[in-house]
Amino acid sequence: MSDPKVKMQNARIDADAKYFGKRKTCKRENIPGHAHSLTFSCFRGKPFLSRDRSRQWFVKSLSAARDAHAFDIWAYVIMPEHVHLLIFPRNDEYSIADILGDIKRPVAQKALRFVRETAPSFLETMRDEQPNGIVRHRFWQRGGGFDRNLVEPSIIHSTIDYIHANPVRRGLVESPDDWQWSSAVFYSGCTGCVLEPNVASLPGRKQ
Ligand code: NI
Repeated sequence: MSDPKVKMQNARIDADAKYFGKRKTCKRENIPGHAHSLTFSCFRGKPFLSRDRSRQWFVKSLSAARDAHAFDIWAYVIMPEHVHLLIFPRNDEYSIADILGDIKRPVAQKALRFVRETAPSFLETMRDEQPNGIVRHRFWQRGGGFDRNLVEPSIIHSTIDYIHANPVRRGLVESPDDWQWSSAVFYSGCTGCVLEPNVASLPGRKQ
C-alpha cells in the first residue's frame, strides 16, 4: 500500500491504538461487569463512513445490536474511516465478537447492495483478494480491531473524553458537540443526538 492518504489514515488509527491498548480483539475477555472500549476501521482505512448515508446505516445497526445483545452504549464517535465505541454489556454472559459482528455485518451488506445497484465501479475500492485467491468485497477491515476492558471510573471517563475529542483533533469541528455523529451531542445537553447513549449505568466521574 503506497497511497500516502491511506498511509496517513492508518497512522491515525495506530495512534488511536496506542491510546486504546494494543490488544487485538482475537483474544477477547468477556468478563462480567467490564466495559469495552472498541475501535474498528473501514477496509484499508478508506473513508467509507464519510457520507451521512453510511453513517445512518451504522447508527441503525448499532441501535439494533444494543437491543439484541443487552448492552449499554456509554459513548461513540463515527469518524470517516473508523469508529470508537464504549459499551457496557448488562448480562454476565456476552460475546464481544458476536456483538461486533451484529453491528458491522448489516452495514457491510447495505453498503455492498447500494454500491452494486448505483455505483458498481466503486466495488474496486472494496476489493480484497485473499492469499487463497478468493476475492471478497469489504466495507470493514479484516479482523476485530481493538478491544480494551475498562473498570476504573476515571479511565472510563477519560476514554469518553478521548472518544468525543476525535473530530476536534482531526480539525473537523471546533467543539466535540459540533460533530453530529457522536454521543458528545447528548453529553453537552443538546437534543437531537443521532443515537442516545445509556448513561444511567455509567459510574460517577468522582469516585
Ligand atoms: Ni480515532
